[in-house]
Amino acid sequence: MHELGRLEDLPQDYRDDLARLNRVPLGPNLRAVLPPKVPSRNTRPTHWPYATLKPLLMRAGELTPMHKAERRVLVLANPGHGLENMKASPAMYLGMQLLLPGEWAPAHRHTPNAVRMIVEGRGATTTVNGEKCPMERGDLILTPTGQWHEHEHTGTDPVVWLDVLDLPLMYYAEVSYAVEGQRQDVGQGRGDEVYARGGIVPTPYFERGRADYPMLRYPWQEARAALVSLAQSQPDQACVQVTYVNPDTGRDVQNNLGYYALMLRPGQTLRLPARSPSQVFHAIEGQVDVAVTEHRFTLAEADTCCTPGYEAVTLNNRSATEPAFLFIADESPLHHKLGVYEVRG
Ligand code: 1HN
Repeated sequence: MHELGRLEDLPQDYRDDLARLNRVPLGPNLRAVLPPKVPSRNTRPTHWPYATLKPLLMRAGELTPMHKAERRVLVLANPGHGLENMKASPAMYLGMQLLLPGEWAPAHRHTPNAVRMIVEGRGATTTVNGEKCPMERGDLILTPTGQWHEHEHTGTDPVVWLDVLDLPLMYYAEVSYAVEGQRQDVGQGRGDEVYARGGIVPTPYFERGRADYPMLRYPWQEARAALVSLAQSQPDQACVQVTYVNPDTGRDVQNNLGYYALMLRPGQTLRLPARSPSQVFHAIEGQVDVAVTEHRFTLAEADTCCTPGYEAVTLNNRSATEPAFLFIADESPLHHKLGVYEVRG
């Protein structure tokens, strides 16, 4: 590619005129916004060990009462995007949230989509649009765009979960806002009860239409059982992975971010091809080495890391005897909508 002119090459009076009139010459900026063959990425491979996060989070529990925070969260920020921008990747926000026994995080709703992946503790619930969801380790709970949600803890030990939101994307698009609400009335039944068996869904005879988000809680014991049975049924299959989907449509559970659970067989090394979306890996069970570009992380249980798009990622289960289980979040649904999803091998 030939060298383009630089801004400094232009006479100062001409540059001053342009700036005064809100005009910019494209040439000097063209390569920056359209680099050759591979996009420029600010997303730096970053590891957030739980061992260094837990003490800080518990300290936040002492320092910050709920009424001062609304949500008590330490954000997992990617230094490549600037810590204060609170991004793990261009479209993903990650935070670790602590709820102490007796606490209540009041109801609100907002345009960004959220999910919670429960990391530890029992006895907390999230109520989403009137559906009260128990929070158990490894469960995935959705808070889709616009739905009321509040968290409550009636148990005895601290509860911690990982929040994943498409907040950076919504904020970038200038569509991010929240509305505060009242304590919700809890309705009957739960999506994870009526959609409890794969391939079998309720018949909507008398309902006005299907709900956009029929299932809000995806219990870990179901996802884990699905992975174990997939691994047993397909012993030659390298990638033992399931996608969290809307059981009525079979499509991704949310509009912009995709969610998955992956099992690595004992001792397995799995090379994931380079694809356009950034990814987040969170260890639910076991210890997993993650290699991307020149970076190497060992994910211990409850650790989280992120990887930029367009790079292959190699995962290795450190145990020779036990399977390992990862929760993965990525930007695939967004890339498909944008028409830019790519697998490069
Ligand atoms: C939010 O509503 C929650 O409801 C957690 O628990 C984290 C981060 C940014 C914006 C909204 C919650 C959030 C959030």
